[in-house]
Amino acid sequence: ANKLGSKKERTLAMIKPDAVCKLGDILQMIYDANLIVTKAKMTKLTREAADFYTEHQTKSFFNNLVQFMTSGPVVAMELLGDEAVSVWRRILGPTDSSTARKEASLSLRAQFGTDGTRNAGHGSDSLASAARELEFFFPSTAGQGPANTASYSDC
Ligand code: RTP
Ligand code: MG
Repeated sequence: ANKLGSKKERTLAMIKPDAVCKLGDILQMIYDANLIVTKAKMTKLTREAADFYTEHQTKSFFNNLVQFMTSGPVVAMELLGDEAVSVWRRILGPTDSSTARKEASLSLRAQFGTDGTRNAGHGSDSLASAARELEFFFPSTAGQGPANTASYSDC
């Protein structure tokens, strides 16, 4: 914890294929929540989507999920900020976008998702998941990329 008692965390946020066209609105939500984008990549997943979702491989929705996740580009981002894991999950809202639309607050999934599978975004569900999922999209062996938190404090 820092001197204000808050915990800086890193999490993996992914904009799913159905919401990549809303990237601008989503970045605004990220900035409004005081999270910083420290890495970003647009990529089209192929076979490796099954590896990313390996914890769900026995679920009934797995094939639908992999088909959806490989249907177009995704945007993967490392977000940094106080309690980033739970803050980003709160921005996403409930897994099922139909459920999300019944809530009072307009979450990302309420606004941009369709149903229980096509739901606009992903967020790591724990610090351990975040470490694994950040490594998946931004492998440390491929170089660390720009150390760009400094550039944020300058802008
Ligand atoms: P995510 O991992 O994508 O952030 O979503 P989550 O934690 O809220 O939901 P999870 O249970 O981990 O499920 C992963 C993704 O699988 C799709 N899904 N489809 N019944 C269904 O059709 C169903 N259930 C889950 C969603 O795309 C969900 O985000
Ligand atoms: Mg999950």
